[in-house]
Amino acid sequence: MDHFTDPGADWSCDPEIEVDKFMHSLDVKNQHVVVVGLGLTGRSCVRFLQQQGAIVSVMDSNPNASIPANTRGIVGRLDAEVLSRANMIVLSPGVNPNVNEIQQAKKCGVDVIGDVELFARVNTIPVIAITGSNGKSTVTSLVTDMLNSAGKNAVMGGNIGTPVLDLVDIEADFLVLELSSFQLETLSSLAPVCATILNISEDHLDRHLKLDAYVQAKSRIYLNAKHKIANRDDKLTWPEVFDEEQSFGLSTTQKGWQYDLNMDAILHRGERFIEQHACGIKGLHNMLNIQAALACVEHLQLDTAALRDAIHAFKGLAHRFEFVGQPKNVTWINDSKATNVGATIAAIESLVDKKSGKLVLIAGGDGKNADFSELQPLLLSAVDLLITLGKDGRQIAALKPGSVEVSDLKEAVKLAYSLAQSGDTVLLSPACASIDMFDNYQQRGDTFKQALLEIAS
Ligand code: UMA
Ligand code: ADP
Repeated sequence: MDHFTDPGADWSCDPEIEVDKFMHSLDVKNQHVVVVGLGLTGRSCVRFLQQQGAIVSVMDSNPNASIPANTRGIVGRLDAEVLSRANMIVLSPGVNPNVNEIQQAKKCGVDVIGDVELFARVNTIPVIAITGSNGKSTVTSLVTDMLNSAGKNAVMGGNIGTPVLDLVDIEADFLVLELSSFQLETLSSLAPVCATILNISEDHLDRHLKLDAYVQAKSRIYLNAKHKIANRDDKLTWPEVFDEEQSFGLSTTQKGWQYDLNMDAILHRGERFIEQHACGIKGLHNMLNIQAALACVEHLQLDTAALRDAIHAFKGLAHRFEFVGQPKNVTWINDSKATNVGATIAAIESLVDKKSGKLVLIAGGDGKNADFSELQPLLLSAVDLLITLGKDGRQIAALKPGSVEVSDLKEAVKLAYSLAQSGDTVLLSPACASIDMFDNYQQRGDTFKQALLEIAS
């Protein structure tokens, strides 16, 4: 560790944390609250609201959704009349607030919020809030590990998996929340000690329709935030008042965090903090993720050696640029979580300088109305064989002559296995959601790994 300059002593510190400055009181006792959507979020909302003494009913557009015990509800449709008579509607993130039934209720004066807004109105634990088009789960996990490594009790939740209302009564020094644009769209009251937008690239345009609306939803994370951490090189992540001291990026700075390509190290205010070889995760995009995580905890007076230990120990999450194996000296990478164009670009760019042989890319799925044309330069310059599948695979195939379209992932793996030679790399990085062919990205990644195991054994 002694070869690092330790900027810890220079970090500006402001340990006093004003979580409840913006806290609303929540009085839903005997109020009629309709919870829309009966997935993970909806069920956590029902549990929480019933504990608070609300009269809860539920709705779900899926006719097969099962209504929780002791709860009234409607399945198979949303009922505008019932919604318009409610005192409050709590929408699950997957439910679009712009649908007619919800808009009608809003016009009648009903408070329409999401689970994170409900949580924000009662929460008393300091929150670090993380959003962005890509890297949210990686940074959320790393920040949590860093805090725990430095002796704090940190718990993560939100879009990463645990609904925030399940965290209301837990014991913790910090909550690290991954927030999606869907969750941020209905949020006003969260007052995080630190908030960050990691990056913005097109995503979820099937829901937000325009990039502007998507960016506006993401920017809500900065409302009431004490420290606003932005990507210096991506203006769409900037808060209204941009502060270079609270920024990260690849461009040179003497103020914030930086990854220096020549030194192959992360610097803080121009001083070396950690070298890439000491980091558990690799690649340019992960150098940005580590900086963002460091910036998020910078104001908390933590032991810098403990932070470096956590960065060293963090090996990344499954399905994110995950090394699968090297049968016949071909490197196989599972990047199933690359559900948008930005993530696939990051994966290919991470391989461009490193790979010695050819690159076989498997892509395609549900493109969520994305414009794939941004992929084309890399498809033409860095990808040697493109194999596509899924609902929007053909749109991607059209960007590169000689691409091969297959009907499922097993066929894609078989084809890649038969064509790849020693020194080549096979990358599953779909640039699309998985829901046209799989339950979720995990199932897609597991299918990829299993198919390889079957062929290679
Ligand atoms: N439903 C309706 N009407 C609709 C849409 C959905 O009734 O118009 C119903 C469905 O029939 C289903 C329920 O809503 O019964 C599903 O609700 P949901 O889609 O909000 O999903 P949850 O199970 O509550 O999970 C949500 C997040 N899902 C989405 O945002 C789509 C989970 O993120 C998150 O982990 C969980 O809350 C806990 O916070 C998943 C995700 O895919 C991983 N997120 C997107 C992403 O990362 O790209 C944003
Ligand atoms: P999210 O939670 O935002 O979906 P993840 O950490 O799960 O982010 O990573 C999702 C995908 O994005 C993976 O393919 C991963 O390799 C890629 N990725 C991670 N961080 C970045 C980044 N900073 N920029 C671009 N792509 C990234």
